[in-house]
Formats: sequence, structure tokens, C-alpha cells
Amino acid sequence: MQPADLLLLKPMQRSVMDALAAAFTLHRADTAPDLDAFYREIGPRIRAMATGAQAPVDRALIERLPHLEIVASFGVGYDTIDVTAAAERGVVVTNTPDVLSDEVADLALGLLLATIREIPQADRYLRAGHWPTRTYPLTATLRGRHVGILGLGRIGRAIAHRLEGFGVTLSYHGRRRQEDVAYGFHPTLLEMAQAVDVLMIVAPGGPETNGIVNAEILQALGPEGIVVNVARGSLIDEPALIEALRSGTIHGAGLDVFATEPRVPEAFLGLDRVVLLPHVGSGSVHTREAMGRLVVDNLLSWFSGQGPLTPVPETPVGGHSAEAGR
Ligand code: 8YV
Repeated sequence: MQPADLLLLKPMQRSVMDALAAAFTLHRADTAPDLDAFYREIGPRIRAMATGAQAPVDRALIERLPHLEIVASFGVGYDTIDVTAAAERGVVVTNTPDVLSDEVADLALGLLLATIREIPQADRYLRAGHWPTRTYPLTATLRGRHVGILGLGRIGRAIAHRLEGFGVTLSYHGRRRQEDVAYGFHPTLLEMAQAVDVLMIVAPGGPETNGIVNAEILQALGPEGIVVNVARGSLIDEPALIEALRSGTIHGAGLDVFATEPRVPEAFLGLDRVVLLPHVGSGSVHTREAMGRLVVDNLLSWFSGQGPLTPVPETPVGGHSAEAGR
């Protein structure tokens, strides 16, 4: 049987490319000299797509691929994929949950501590030769803190679990109360922001959460407030955050994600009490390999008629590959 035609919007890591090339006929949009001609010619043959957050899959693209069955996305967040358009067409969308939860949670804890205790700043201070002249200024502390987790999903829970060992008070806000956890639930983000002094952002991106961490929320967090974001930059009103940091409305921020990556607002670079990371939450060799394997395994499972392994909730599950006659 002919291998199925698979569209790649951007190249993926070597292990994924090799595994995909062994099982599918690959078509790379990023090397096509004329994208329109490319889609006219191969669009009707494409049955699968492998992608990631950096390569959006919108309705217009889905419409150019009339025989598309599955979009396998690298990463747990899938806010750049139009899952509604995919579902309408019966196209399955998969992501890579679970395999990255511990890695991202580890990074979130590291970023929180780095922000509160100013670890990168202290490193820079030593390197600049200031230590012999003056000891590093005393910092804020995690002691006695109340951490509010925005989005108690798989990663949020892994963060909360780690934080239990740090002796802080824990609360969360999300769409609904979760009966199997003992942390305090706040029905609104504002109420949580008023109660806590650390806001840990782990909720999905997308229209529902766009800009929800705004000036009012930052004001409610207060002058000791720390914001840590390992989710999507879109959740934060960045100009409001910059203003809150400048004016001392909050104390500091640790950011792994930004609204328009890889561009980072210049204003952040000039602020002292921010720690800035280039979206590395899941970025270890170990975890990226596991994520890549899950992208490939979802595709292989689909085309062997076993269904998707990790479909997103919006996807029309129960659908199986046409190959298997269902
Ligand atoms: C991805 C992420 O690794 O999983 C996600 O949603 O944001 C990251 O873990 C990244 O999008 C891939 O480059």
C-alpha cells in the first residue's frame, strides 16, 4: 500500500523527521517555492499533518486539504489550531499531554525561585565583579507565600504537588472546582488575585483567556506580588504588566512565554525584577524526544486503524482512519 501523504508546515526534530519519513510520504510547506501551487498540487492528496505551536493551522488551511484526517501537534497547547474547523470537517487533532507535565512543572518552580530570590540577577552581579565591593542586596522570599494557580490541569497539578513540599498555601482558579484536591478554589480570577501573592499561570491560551491577567488583576496581587507564566503570553496584558512592574504595583515576574514570540517587548529587558526565558518549559532533550515520539505514535496509531492516542477534547473521537474502513 502507498504510504499516506503527510504535510509538514515546518521541519521538526531529527528523530521525528526520520520516523515520519519511514512511514509517510512527506511534503514540506516551508521549502515550497510557490505555496499556492504547492497546495493546489498536493493539497488534495494530504491525509495527515504534523505541526507545532509555531505553525498555525487555521480554517483556510484545513479547507485546502479536503482529505485531511488527522493533525498531530507537537506540544500540549493547541491554541494555534482551529479545532472547531477541524471538528466540523471530522478531522482528528492530537497533542502531546502528560509526557511534558513534570518537565514544565520543574521549570515553573525554577522560574518562581529564580524570580523571588533573583538568581539570574545575583549570577550577573558576581560575574560583573561587584561581590568584593558589596554583598548582594537581600531579596524577597517564598516563605509565608500564598500561591494561586491559574489553570489546575495536568501541569498545574504537577506544580501544586511540588509546591506542597515548599510549605506555601495553595489556591486555584479555573473553569470549575475540582473535588479531588484540597486547595482553595476561587470562582473568579480577581478573587484569587486578591487572596494570593504569587500568580502562577498555567491555563491554555485562546480567545477565552486572552489578556485575562490585566491591570486590575495585577493591582489585586499587590506590591509583594509575583507573576510566573509558563503557559501562553496571550494570557497577560503585557503593557499592563510592564507598567505594574515599573510602578511597583507588583514585585516581580518570571516569564517563559510572550505574546508575540520570539519577539519580546524591549521594555522587559530594562526591568530589574523580571526573569525572562525563551519558552523552554518543555525544552529538555528527554522530554522533547518523548513529545516527538507521541506525535509519531498518534499518526501511526491512526493509520493502523487504532484511533488517536491523545486526541484533544474538542476532536471528534471515535472516528477511525479511513484505512480501517470506519
Ligand atoms: C512546546 C509548549 O514544546 O507544549 C506546549 O504547549 O508550549 C511547549 O511545550 C513548544 O510549543 C514547541 O516548540
